[in-house]
Amino acid sequence: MSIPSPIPGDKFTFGLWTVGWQARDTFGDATRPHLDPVESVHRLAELGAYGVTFHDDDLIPFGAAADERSKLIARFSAALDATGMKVPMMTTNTFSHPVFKDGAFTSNDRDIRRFALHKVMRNLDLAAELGAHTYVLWGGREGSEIEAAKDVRLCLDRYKEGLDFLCRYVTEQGYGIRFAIEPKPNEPRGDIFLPTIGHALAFINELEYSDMVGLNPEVGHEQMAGLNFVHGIAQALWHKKLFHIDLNGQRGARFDQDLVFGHGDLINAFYLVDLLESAGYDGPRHFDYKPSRTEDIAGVWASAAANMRMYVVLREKARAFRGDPRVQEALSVSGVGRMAEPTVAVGESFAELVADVEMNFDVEAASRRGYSYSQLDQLGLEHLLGTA
Ligand SMILES: [Mn+2]
Repeated sequence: MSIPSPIPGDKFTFGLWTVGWQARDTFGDATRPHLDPVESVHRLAELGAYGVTFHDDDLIPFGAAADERSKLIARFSAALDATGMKVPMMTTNTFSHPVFKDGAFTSNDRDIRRFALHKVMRNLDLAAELGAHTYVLWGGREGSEIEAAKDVRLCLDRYKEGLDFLCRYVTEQGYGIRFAIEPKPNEPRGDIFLPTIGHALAFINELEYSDMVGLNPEVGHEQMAGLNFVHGIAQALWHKKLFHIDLNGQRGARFDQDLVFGHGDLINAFYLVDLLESAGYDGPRHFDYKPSRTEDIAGVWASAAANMRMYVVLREKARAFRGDPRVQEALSVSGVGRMAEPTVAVGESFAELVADVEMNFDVEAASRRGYSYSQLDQLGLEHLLGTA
């Protein structure tokens, strides 16, 4: 199987904080030097990426003076112009600075909540200037370690108030920007509000501008909660709320590993790419991973390339899987496509359904049928392994 090289048309994007991560962790100091965002733009463009994304603080140090801010933005914009790289998504860092240790939109301190809104508004102006269409909200510090520390119902009131306020701001400014909430169950807080795709979907329904707010689900975050990411994405698509996606790798319910895409649960990654491609998802394929702490700078670029190659490999494998007549036959035997048929016929009455079931349904025969899912699974795995 020949694997094409990544091209901008594949819409692969990377956070500046991913390749730029200096590998400082809870137990150890940085193992890599600071990486200039301008260099990241050039290197990622050379590797075939479509664009980059960033938190305000990834480009502009917290508290930078206005003239320094302008200089950094101009330099960065020049790199975008030189390479043709896009910025389809931006986000705010409301978690690193000590002021946010108890949260941003849900800090118990009202002045801090107001400061958080101000920080987001300021960066929304830049997002509009750079042509971003999606604005991600990852509330990593919105949560607690102690139940009594937070009135969760009031916190959700303030969370909603913050989003309603920002949606109104974007609307009044005429920015073509939509928000995407990124759920995560824990880390850095012991428990984070809106911990899963499902919690976030329910919350979005309560917002004033709910059509402007969707999701940015991350592979590892759902898997940290022991959930099936493919099912979560399918539901987000069903609700028309998949505004953006964070691809990476995770091995089970443990700390947030941010591995290269596919380097965790490979089977789930295969079916994820199969789903995104077959559903016609046309947004960026955004990688939110961390190059391993043991990599040097050459390893950083190798791991960035690995993310894109994994996606392309899985896309080619998924196409071959769908195009295989044996797979089509197995899907038919398993009855997968028959789910498209409504359970109740058009215009069928309650009495007609009752009469039909009582007269025609053989419960014993129906109980004996097999679904042949093992054969289907084996075909998928053989395609993945290249032995089909
Ligand atoms: Mn993560």
